[in-house]
Amino acid sequence: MAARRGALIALEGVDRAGKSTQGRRLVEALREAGHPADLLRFPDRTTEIGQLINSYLGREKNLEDHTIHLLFSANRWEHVPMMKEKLQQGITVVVDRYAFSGVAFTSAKGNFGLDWCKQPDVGLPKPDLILFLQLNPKAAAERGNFGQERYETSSFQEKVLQCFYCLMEDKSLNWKTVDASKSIEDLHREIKSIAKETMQEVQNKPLGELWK
Ligand code: ADP
Ligand code: 2DT
Ligand code: MG
Repeated sequence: MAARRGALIALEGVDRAGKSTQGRRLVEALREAGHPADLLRFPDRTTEIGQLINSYLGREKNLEDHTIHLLFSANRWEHVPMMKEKLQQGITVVVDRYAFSGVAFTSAKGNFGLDWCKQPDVGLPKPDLILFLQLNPKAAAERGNFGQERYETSSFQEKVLQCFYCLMEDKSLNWKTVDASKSIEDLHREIKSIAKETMQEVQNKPLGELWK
């Protein structure tokens, strides 16, 4: 029998919902429990492509909308060989944002069809679980004001949220919505439990291809 594989778990949700906090906590807890796990975040701003993305988000550089969309996707693809290797080795990979942020943020700009937005990410490793951290805008605002980065306005974030809801209608994906207004600790416990269940379920199943 083939060795057990790790699970691919994506964290998505509105700004300040707690994706990065929960991603770190989850990987830490899994490791402590003896399950090998690694955290990746998208965009990964450390690669050459990531540095371009970083200067776009920081408003130092303007890039045409299709161009930046493709760069975000390329930033995922450049990590695919490493992700597949880790998963095959039995390492659970937790991603802080994934292709769903890619599609939601570009399609929120208006003049983009959902299909066009999805196309560059077709065939990426398919997450075994997408945790959507749901938080109402008022609660999110109480966690601090927006920073200076591109996209950080409440009117744009509202459009992004609607695009996430469209993507969540796809029942071929394993979306699970969690209430992100809970305490960090309570949410962590819930996420850890769902993640462990998923890891168990998929360990002998092949990794899927996204949107294929
Ligand atoms: P995201 O990555 O989704 O933007 P972060 O994890 O960076 O969110 O969290 C945004 C802010 O909210 C941080 O200051 C963090 O400490 C705080 N925070 C995260 N989760 C919670 C929570 N469940 N309750 C209260 N504050 C939280
Ligand atoms: P954080 O680093 O704070 O998560 O912000 N984005 C992200 C896109 O527009 N397309 C993508 O494919 C991805 C992964 C969301 C990153 C910002 O970049 C946006 C917020
Ligand atoms: Mg974050």
